[in-house]
Formats: sequence, C-alpha cells, structure tokens
Amino acid sequence: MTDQGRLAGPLSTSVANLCRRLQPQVSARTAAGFAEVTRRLGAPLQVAVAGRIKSGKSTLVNALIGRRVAPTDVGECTRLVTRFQYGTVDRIEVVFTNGRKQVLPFAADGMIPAELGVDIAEVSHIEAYLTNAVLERMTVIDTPGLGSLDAASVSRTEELLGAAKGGEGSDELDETSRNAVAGAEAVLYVVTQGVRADDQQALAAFAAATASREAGPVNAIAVLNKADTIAPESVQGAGSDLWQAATILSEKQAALLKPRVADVLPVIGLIAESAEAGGFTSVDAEALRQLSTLDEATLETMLVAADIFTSWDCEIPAGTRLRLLERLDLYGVRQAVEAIRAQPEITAGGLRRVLLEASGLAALRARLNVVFAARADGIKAAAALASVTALAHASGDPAERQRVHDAIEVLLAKPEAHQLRLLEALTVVVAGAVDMPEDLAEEVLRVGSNADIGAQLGMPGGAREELAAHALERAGWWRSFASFGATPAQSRVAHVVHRAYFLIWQQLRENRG
Ligand SMILES: Nc1nc2c(ncn2[C@@H]2O[C@H](COP(=O)(O)OP(=O)(O)O)[C@@H](O)[C@H]2O)c(=O)[nH]1
Ligand SMILES: [Mg+2]
Repeated sequence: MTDQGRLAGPLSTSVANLCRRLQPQVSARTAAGFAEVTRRLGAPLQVAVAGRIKSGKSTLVNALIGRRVAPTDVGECTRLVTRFQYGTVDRIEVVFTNGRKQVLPFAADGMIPAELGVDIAEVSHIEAYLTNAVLERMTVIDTPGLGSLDAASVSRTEELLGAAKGGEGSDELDETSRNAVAGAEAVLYVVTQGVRADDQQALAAFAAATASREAGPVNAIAVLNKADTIAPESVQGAGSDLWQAATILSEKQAALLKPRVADVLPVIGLIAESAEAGGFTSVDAEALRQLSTLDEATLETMLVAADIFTSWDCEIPAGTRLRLLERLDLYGVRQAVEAIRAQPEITAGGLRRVLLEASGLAALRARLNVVFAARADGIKAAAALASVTALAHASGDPAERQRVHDAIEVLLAKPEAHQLRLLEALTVVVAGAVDMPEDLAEEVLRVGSNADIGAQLGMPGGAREELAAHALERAGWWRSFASFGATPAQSRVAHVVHRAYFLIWQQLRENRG
C-alpha cells in the first residue's frame, strides 16, 4: 500500500488493515467508503480553524502556513471553506457541489482571488495545494465561521464541522459516506474576548462528529485571538501588562470551554501573520524607525487611537502609517518602536523576530505539535473508526454491520488501541471530571500527551534500562493505587495509566535487540 509509510502510527495502521481486510466482505458502497477512510488515514492531520466570523481565522491561517494566501476581511472567498494542503506545485482549485473542479489562477499578490468569477452558489469549497513545508504535517482548513449573516456560509461551516443533520439510514449512502469522512479531525478554535453559547455549541457538535470514543479536548485547542485589543486596565490583576491580561482572560475562557478544549492560548494573529508571512518588510521597519524619533508626548498621543495615528500631522506619510496600522495595529507599532528605542541598531529582520515573539505564535505552534502531532495516531484512528462505524451502520445489511462490529472489537483489544483509552482518561482528567491530586493529574497528562517514551516518562533522553525500570515501577504504583486508596472514578483512570506504563515497559524490552 502506497501510503502505508505516511500513516500516523501503529493504531492508524491497524485501522487501515481492518478496512482493507473487510473491503471484499462488504457491499460495494461500504467498500468505497472504506477506501476513502484508508486514504484519509494516510493524509496529514486535518485541522479546521473555526470560530465566529471576523475572529481572525484567515489571518491566523496565513500565519500558520507562513504565507499570505487566504483572503481576509471581505470578498467571496471569506464565505467559503478552503482546504490548504501540501502539494509539489502551487495550485488552486474550485470544487463545485456536483464534483466538477476548475483550476483557478492566483491573484497578482499571490493570494486566492477575493472574487472567483464563478457562481458561488454552486461551489462546495476551494482546494489550495501549496509547497509550504508546514502542510506536510497538517492540512489546514479555513472556515467562513459562525455568526455570519449569510446562512449559506454558516451551513457550509456547520457541515464541515459535522453539525449538519446527515441523512442517517437514508438510501443516499454516497452522501452519508461523504459526510462521515468529510469532517475535520482536529479543530483550532478561534475566540476573541467573549465566549458565547454558539461557540460552545459548535465545539460540542465537532466533538460529537469526530470522536467515536469521546476524544473530547484531545482534538480541540482554542486561541484567544486579537489579544492586542484587550484593555489591560479592564482585567483584574493584570496591572498595565497586556500579555498578563491576555493570559488571565485565556484562563477564564479555558474554564468556560473546559470539557471541550484542552487549552486556550493568547495570540495576536495579525502580528503573527505580518511577521511570518512576509507582510512586514524593510520599508515598514524604516517607517517605524522614523516614528521612534518622534518625541514621547507626540507618539503617545498618536498611539491613543487608530484615527489619531493616521490623521496626526507629522512628516511620515499618512499612507505609510495606514500600512503600518494594517500590518501591526497600534500595539504592534508600539512594541516595534519600543524595541527600536531599546536597541537602535536592530535590523529589519531583528524587528520581525521581536514582533513574532510578541505575537504568541511560537507557543501556539509548540502546542499544536504536542497536542495534535503527538496524538495524531490516536486522533486519526478514532476519526476513522467513527467513519467505519457510521458506514457499517448506514448499510442496510445486518450481517455486514455485525462483521464490521466484530472486527472493531478485535482491534480494540490490541495493545496499540490502548491509546484510545488513554485519550479518554486524559479527557476526564483534563476536564476535571475526576478529582486527581495535582501531581497525579500531571503525570496522566505527561503519559498521554507525548509521543516520545522518554518524554512520556518525564526522563527525556534517558537510557533504555533506566526508562524500563521507571516504567515498571510506575506501572506497579498505579496498579496498587487502582486497587487501594482510589475512588471508583480514580480507579478507572488508574487502571488505564497502569496499562499504559506496562505497555511502555513491554515496548522497551522488546526493542532491546
Ligand atoms: N487588532 C487585530 N486585528 C486582527 C487580528 N487578527 C485579525 N485581525 C483583523 O480582523 C479582521 C478579520 O480578520 P479575518 O482573518 O478576515 O477574520 P475571519 O473572518 O475570522 O477569517 C481583519 O481586518 C484582520 O486584519 C489581531 O490579532 N489583532
Ligand atoms: Mg476568513
């Protein structure tokens, strides 16, 4: 099988094998669905960027990809779902609802054209193939967002997130299978200062659509975007520190979204995009340098509000100031000017790094790597199993359903399937659904959130013998905790953790040579 090498891990491999084995034993339609499931298992993790309209999703997508390619603000495209995936040649395709595809030229500025020149009512979504390396590890899906006035874009988003009511049990199996496999596997949820009821609903729908086994927060993280627009004085305990205020607000949002997302990270998508996607140039750096020579009082006045900043009478052309504002907004301008004043020799490149640092993007990337990449095997396999189950369920043939069901039972008993249980345990611990002493909760998190054994054991780079001894010791500890001293809820988690350690120990022994 050609994509075997790209499967996310042992569990994904087992699910792919299951699909392949069952294919000759099921109806042609179910088999076609299985083929699609297998194809998706071999593809990079599908991460949807979701959230309300104008929360800055497309801006953040550009920052993550490292290229300003998704139109922001206005235009038809902001009302469509766009999938950014890896390709060896840059190419954009419009996919119509009837399945037809049409290649689209990039706009002069290298972006997806804001107006497509086709009947948008007939468009399903846009596929963008880009050479950017980030996309080799994840496919990023930009969504139009909820809370828009335009019902069509809302339904396109809901469909993608799996919230649309599918025709379950209907004869339209092709439609069903498409729905079953079309959903994203992980979601990056963009919120701004207020979390609303429909934010929660969308997340709940996503979790229900993607997790056959309650994967929950494991496949969703959130960002508190536009952190630069927070007024620190309005946040208790923040003093005048914007980042402190953003962190406090993020923690509050995390508490609100808790059973749904693992984490809420503050970011400034706009600054991240400018710093990372080529928007910030040496021309901007020069303009900032000029600004930094203004006297303190003048600059302070200008930085009070956007309209004052652009309309104030000063020698830097208004157009240049507008451009700075568009790329950095007032907070970014202030950060850059402060950096120049602290370090007058700073280069345009140095300034770009300062801005990137100020944007919080690095922390988001790191988190995406841990939360999604390390768990991609479990997340992808869980999503695939959900699809397989849905496909079998939709088949009118009880014998076929039973055959698939039995095969899944066998698969779930395999050692590699244990990570699904570990993900569940992780979920209840992170969500606070089971009371755990803090050090134990952290240990569960560490074992469940890392792909590398050394990191799982909290001994990165440790020698094999040492790791094995530690794994065995912890396995024993969790087993006795499960039997004595634990509440029933704790005990269920403890059994899972015990087995995780046991499997790690076994793996270390097997690989001894
Ligand atoms: N101040 C500020 N503005 C932002 C930020 N991120 C995005 N924006 C602006 O918010 C507007 C909407 O952004 P867009 O990415 O199109 O939002 P979407 O509808 O969620 O895709 C644009 O004008 C962006 O420049 C941010 O972090 N800070
Ligand atoms: Mg958008």
